[in-house]
Amino acid sequence: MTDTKGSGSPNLSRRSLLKAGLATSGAVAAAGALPATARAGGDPLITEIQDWNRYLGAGVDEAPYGMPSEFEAHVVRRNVPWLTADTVASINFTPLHELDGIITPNGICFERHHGGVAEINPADHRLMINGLVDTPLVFTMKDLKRFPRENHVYFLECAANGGMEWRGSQLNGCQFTHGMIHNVMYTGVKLKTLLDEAGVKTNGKWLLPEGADAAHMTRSIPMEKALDDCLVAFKMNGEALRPEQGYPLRLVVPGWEGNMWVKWLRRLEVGDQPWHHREETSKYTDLLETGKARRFTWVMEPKSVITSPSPQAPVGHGKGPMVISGLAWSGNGRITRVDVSLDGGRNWTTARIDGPSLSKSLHRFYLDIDWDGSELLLQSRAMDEHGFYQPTKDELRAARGENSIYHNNGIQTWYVQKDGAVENVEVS
Ligand SMILES: Nc1nc2c(c(=O)[nH]1)N[C@H]1C(S)=C(S)[C@@H](COP(=O)(O)O)O[C@H]1N2
Ligand SMILES: [Mo]
Repeated sequence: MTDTKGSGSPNLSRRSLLKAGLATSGAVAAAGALPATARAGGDPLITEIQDWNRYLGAGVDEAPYGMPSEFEAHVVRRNVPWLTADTVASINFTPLHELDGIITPNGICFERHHGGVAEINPADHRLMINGLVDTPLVFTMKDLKRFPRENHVYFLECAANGGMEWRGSQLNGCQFTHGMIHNVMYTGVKLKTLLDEAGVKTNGKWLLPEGADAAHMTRSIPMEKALDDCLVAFKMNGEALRPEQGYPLRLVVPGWEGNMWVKWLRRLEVGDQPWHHREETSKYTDLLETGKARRFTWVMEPKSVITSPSPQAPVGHGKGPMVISGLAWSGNGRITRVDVSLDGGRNWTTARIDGPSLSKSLHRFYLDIDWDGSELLLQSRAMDEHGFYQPTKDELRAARGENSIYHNNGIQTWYVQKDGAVENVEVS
């Protein structure tokens, strides 16, 4: 595949796979009997009464705020220690390989902070709007909760997601290659509602949101976007924002890179031009081969990854029915199609998108195959409602060189071995 815009129809015949040098059954629909381990009697877990079946369990007051089962203790955020010097200005990653559906549970949303987690009593929190407005305003959290609110599910992806993979495959697991993303339902007030309240002057073309953390994080956002679909959010997945996600208030900038989603939001300044941010000379720009940098690359382009099987989620069974599952997303809008290849991109078949298909939200896809136990080179490729396709890594490098860190939306390859182990590789 060399085109990134709409290719031919998917073709996954056994013959073409054989021709491609990878002998797989090519069965796309799981056929035959589904696995049932204890079909016949004799399994003591069925024939004997177990402890948990015999004794009373814990009562209702032992965990006023519930936690997952102790058997799920491995489902946690992880960081890559060598990536940053300390954990205060650092990043950790969502365990995508353990999740299903489209919503990220609040306790395992990846975190990125430049100055640690600010601890703020909501009673002491204020949001100020100043600059080129008719009436500068200050809101308390109570004030904000009296404006009409909305609920939206959006992904937040750090522009650096996949940044370590620009030059070649490096990190063994989609948690590390793709885990700087989360997808939650936000409850909040439209930014436009608040800006209208203050009255933006006609020369007010840019917005500077500022965080209350020690990093005083600021970003320049064009007024057009601010008035379009941005939210000032106080809830995620129904409950208050987690401290690490900006409690009590964060900016939501749908489809755009994570660094603009200012957490612990305390001020919105309206100006007539973009501010010069210290970071912008070195960070959040895309350095090209020529030495020039791309600035203002805000939209997160279409992207996808197979979350299972993947290096941290090897195939745990023999031949037969296998569920291939993954995530796809685009900052341009909805995902309309995801194709999956079992042979490193030679042949593609269209996967099934399941669950809500929402604009600028993660989409869950599945491909149910009948695995014949041979090696696979798994890839997925997302297309959004505007017809934009995810490029191969080679296409990305051809366009942008190898000096970039940000905005790597290249196609990921997982090498599934006969014993079910999975590795991060590249094919070209
Ligand atoms: N105030 C403040 N806002 C911030 C940051 C920060 O360090 N301070 N980090 C930004 C970056 S780079 C990203 S990717 C997202 C991460 O959001 P999360 O921690 O909810 O995943 O928050 C953004 N907002
Ligand atoms: Mo980021």
